[in-house]
Amino acid sequence: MLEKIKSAIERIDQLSKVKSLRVISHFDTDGITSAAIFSRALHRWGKKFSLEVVKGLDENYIANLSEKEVLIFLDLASGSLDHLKKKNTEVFIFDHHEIIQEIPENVFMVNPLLQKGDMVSGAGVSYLFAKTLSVANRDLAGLAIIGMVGDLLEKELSKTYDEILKDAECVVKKGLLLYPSTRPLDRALEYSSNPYIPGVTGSHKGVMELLKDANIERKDGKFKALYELTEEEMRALITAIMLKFAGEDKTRGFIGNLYLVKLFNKLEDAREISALINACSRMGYSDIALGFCLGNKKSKEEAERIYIEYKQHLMYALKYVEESEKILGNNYLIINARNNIKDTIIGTVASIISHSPVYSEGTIIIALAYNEDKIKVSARISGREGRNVREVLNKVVIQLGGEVGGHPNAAGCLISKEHETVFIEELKKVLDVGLMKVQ
Ligand SMILES: [Mn+2]
Repeated sequence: MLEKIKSAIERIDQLSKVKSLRVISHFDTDGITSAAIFSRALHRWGKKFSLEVVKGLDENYIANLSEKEVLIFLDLASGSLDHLKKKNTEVFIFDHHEIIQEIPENVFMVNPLLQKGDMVSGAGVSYLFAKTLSVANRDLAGLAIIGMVGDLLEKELSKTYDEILKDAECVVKKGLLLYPSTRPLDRALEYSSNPYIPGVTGSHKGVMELLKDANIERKDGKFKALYELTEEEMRALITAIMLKFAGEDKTRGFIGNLYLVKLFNKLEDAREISALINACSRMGYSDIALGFCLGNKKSKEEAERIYIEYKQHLMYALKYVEESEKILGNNYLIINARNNIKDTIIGTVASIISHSPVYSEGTIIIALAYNEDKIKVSARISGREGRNVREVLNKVVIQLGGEVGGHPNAAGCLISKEHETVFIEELKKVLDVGLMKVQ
């Protein structure tokens, strides 16, 4: 892949002398960190460019892009080759998503799936580009780690990441996947939504009891941060938390590596920063998320404020779910939040619940929230195995009208508010029938 990157650099260098560069990146954490790395590298290289962050690409958007510019896509576009083929300009793609169409002549593709290189995220590809340009760009490695964590690629790290971790001077520590691991433990536990710990998340009293069970005490009036715990303390804490989930597969997704990176001269938990960037972008502030990654002081303040607000929304929503009446079937859970949870976070809420070991593997989680005259429906599956939730939604929506989007394990749709009762009744039927069949 490095050879391919080297020739990309040469071609971009030549083209930039006659055309301006337009960089387009994806709006999730990996895309935003890709954009930050790439744009900083271009800037240091002395290149002029414009930058845009988008939710996704469609035919119309691509058709409207100016052909006077060289188009550079980060963390997306591998699936839009047929549309890009029609553009009468040079296109560069630095991505890691699946390539499903033939690569057109005007497209220069850098993608670990194509070059059979190590698997790296979009930010990883951007970082390799930056570092190939100049070793002075090594200071951007921390952003590449945040992008990697954002795309959940940290479970099986490729060799390339050994190098990026070294460049980032990243501290890797095995432990409980609770973030931020850099803040005092009592605060981190109280605000932990992923994992969501029943009786502990959102409850100061619950946190104190848990820490007492784990035999972890204050030192100089303050609790240690998670990353500072000794092995023994870490084990005791994990045991105490696992006891909160009695009767379930207790280790599912709970233990792993903590990644601590230096950002703006402060040691930060990559998961926390990834969540912050994601929150800003989801709330509609991709520009602030990008400014944050680039170290802009004002963006940093605003990003932190947006993140706190987002966490409060989320915390309130999770508490609401815990305390409100739910429709609990044999292998499913339906939450009708109506106006109590914002439609923009109902999907995240469903995801968090599906990751919580409170519900057994294969449980279908379906959450509904009002969106003006419509209802947003999000479906998730707990654990890795289970029914295709997109099909489940489809069976109901086909009768009522609407379109289901997503994947077999995470899907969603919009339905009309007048169908609320019918939808839930029909949904229950489909879910109950599925149970009788051998899956
Ligand atoms: Mn990505």
